[in-house]
Amino acid sequence: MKTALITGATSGIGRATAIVFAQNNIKLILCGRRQDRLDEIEELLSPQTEVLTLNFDVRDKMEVKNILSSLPESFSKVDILVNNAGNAHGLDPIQTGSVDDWDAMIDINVKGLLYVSEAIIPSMVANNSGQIINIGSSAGKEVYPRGNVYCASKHAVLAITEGMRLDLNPHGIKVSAINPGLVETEFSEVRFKGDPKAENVYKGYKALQAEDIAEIIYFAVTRPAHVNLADVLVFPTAQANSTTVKKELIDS
Ligand code: NDP
Ligand code: 8X3
Repeated sequence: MKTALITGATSGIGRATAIVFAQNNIKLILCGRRQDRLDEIEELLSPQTEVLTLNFDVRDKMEVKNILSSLPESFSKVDILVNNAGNAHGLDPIQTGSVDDWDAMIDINVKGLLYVSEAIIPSMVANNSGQIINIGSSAGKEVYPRGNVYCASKHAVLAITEGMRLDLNPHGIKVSAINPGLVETEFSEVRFKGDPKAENVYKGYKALQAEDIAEIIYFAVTRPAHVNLADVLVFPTAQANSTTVKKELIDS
């Protein structure tokens, strides 16, 4: 029975991945900051698999280290790490962007991913096995207007993924980047800080659903030992790139 650690499991892609993994008998370490959500998913999935929930902010270097270095024995060998926690904060031109938003995106999407990886990779190296799935974005492959720092953070995720794949190659550790386009989750609520314009992001076309990405992640972790999905770019059919989305006109 494999053990997976999923960051950002309280919502969206991370939560959907936890559900698919549980259905397929993968033991789960589920991380996030919202305790009520962690309790809810633990109650939901515990009948199917063993679940350990961990409440921490990926930005807190010491907390990440302390919590992940003292995993209970039965969860201490992490076979699959899904670095998913992250968000966009704001959608502003660089000249009027918020430094706090920039800090949040770099600290969570980039540094948080590194802190969690730093805690988990040594045991994978010692075992000469493991799989790391980093959730990048189409924003890691192209830059769109007002995407500036979010795009930079996801370009960094892609570079880190490629660096991990090179450095961990001698140890037989698989490293993948799964890079979605528009996925209908709480992502836009967070980006627009609760502003109702978040609701328009997924209107007029069928966006990807969190479950679509979860299925791709599950596919990646169930390939034979010699197969690694190194880099996957996935759009909804209505989306051609970050700025081209075929939308139907909607009556307001
Ligand atoms: P959600 O907002 O639904 O989920 C984000 C998750 O990240 C939550 O579980 C949240 O948990 C967690 N998280 C955020 N900040 C922190 C933090 N500081 N410490 C710990 N956990 C944190 O969005 P998605 O599911 O859409 O996003 C998941 C990933 O997918 C992100 O990396 C995002 O950039 C990426 N992505 C999303 C796309 C989209 O269109 N939705 C497209 C491409 C990539 P909590 O608040 O409980 O801590
Ligand atoms: C999320 C998709 O287009 O908002 O990474 O950047 S997008």
